[in-house]
Amino acid sequence: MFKKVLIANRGEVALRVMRACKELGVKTVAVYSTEDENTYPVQYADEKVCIGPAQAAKSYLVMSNIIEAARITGAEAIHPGYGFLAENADFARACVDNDIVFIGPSAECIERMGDKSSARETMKACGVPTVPGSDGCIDTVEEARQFAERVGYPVLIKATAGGGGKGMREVHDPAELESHYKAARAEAGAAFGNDEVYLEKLVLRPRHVEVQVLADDFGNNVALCERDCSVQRRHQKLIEEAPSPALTDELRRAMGVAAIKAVRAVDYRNAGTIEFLLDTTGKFYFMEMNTRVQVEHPVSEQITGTDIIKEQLRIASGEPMSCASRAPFTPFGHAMEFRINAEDPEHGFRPCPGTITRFEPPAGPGVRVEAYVHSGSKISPYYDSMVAKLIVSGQDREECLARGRRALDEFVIEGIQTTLPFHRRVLDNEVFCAGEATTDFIETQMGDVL
Ligand code: MV4
Repeated sequence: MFKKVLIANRGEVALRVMRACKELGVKTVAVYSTEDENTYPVQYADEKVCIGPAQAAKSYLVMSNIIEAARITGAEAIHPGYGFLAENADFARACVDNDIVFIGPSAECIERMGDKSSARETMKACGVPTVPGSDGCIDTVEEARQFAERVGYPVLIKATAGGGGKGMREVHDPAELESHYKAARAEAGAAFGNDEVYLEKLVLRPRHVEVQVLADDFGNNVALCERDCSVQRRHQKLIEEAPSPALTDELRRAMGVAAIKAVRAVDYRNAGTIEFLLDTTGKFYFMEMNTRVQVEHPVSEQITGTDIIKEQLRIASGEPMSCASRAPFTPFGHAMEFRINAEDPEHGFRPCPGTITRFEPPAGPGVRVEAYVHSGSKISPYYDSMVAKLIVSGQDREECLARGRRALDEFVIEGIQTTLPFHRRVLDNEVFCAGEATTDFIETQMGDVL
């Protein structure tokens, strides 16, 4: 195991990784911007190095400063968390070039999965189901039209450099194909510096179901069941749960087998997620692979009894994962995660930075809170607005829902607006409670509260 690890992140995930390090007897190095100097993860670390001013582009995204911080503190490995440099292949390569272990997959895997069209081709070639789509990217409107006419409308135009919905356009009417095609390319070019797009048949009212995987250097490849992340707003997840209420045991097994096939096809190592779309008839299709640990990893930990961050550290240090003998996993009970953001749900979820005057998290059976804030914390306008995650678990979905209601009622955050009241209302919604939410849930079911 490593002796010292640098955490190239901030907020709750930095603290989450440091806690795992502490349990493994690994020393921690925090890197931080001047804005974050007084935050909990920076105080929690054994050592700290300031890497720049508030703007992420001048601190958390400056690879050379982070590599230098690892060098001067003697950290052998860097955990990138999620966001920032977590899926940056150049950063993974820079670590390796400086004899630092990147706690994540290889730069090659990050690159192969980062290009969505080629990821799709790779998956198709190894027998993972994909949505009917174009062979590679589509360079002209005429080609796009031919494809749409062959598979039938509606179709979805996607940016190959995309993910998270940017550069994506639905086309329901042939008359709109040309304008949407041009708009998607322009948006992708502006956002990613790569305007290539590909087409897929549009899956209507899908669910977002993703499989958590772990892979080590000893040939162990395991699926830690799935998460259902259908409750999203503008591609920002708000609630995740495991297992998915939409899966049968048979479907779960098939999705796990497909996910492991995907992992083997690219010789993937460390933690990753295979995202699938699940259609209303129970068919699933590969969407994207996330080559990092995700915000919602705790729900998988709760229902599988694993510590995904510790497994990442073991795998990266060349040890076998500790949970391989327990595969194939069957979900134990149920877990849900509610993202508590410093946002005002009544005004379009606009960010509300400020000072938290009172922070009283819930506790008791089946309650886990991942937060980096306390009474008196200042929420910076420079970063993501997530201030805490509430994870509740129970022996079944009903108990989980009841615990969610109880814990949200106990949770007090004063001084700023948060998504707490929004979550409480979701737990009174019949469609959500019935386990029937699809990706249009917020627009179609929660419209009246927004
Ligand atoms: C789709 C789709 C329907 N059909 N692909 C959203 C972001 C990117 N990861 C891919 N996404 C989608 N791809 C086909 N062929 C619908 C979405 C989608 C979506 C997926 C998961 C969760 C929320 C979503 C919201 C809008 C669209």
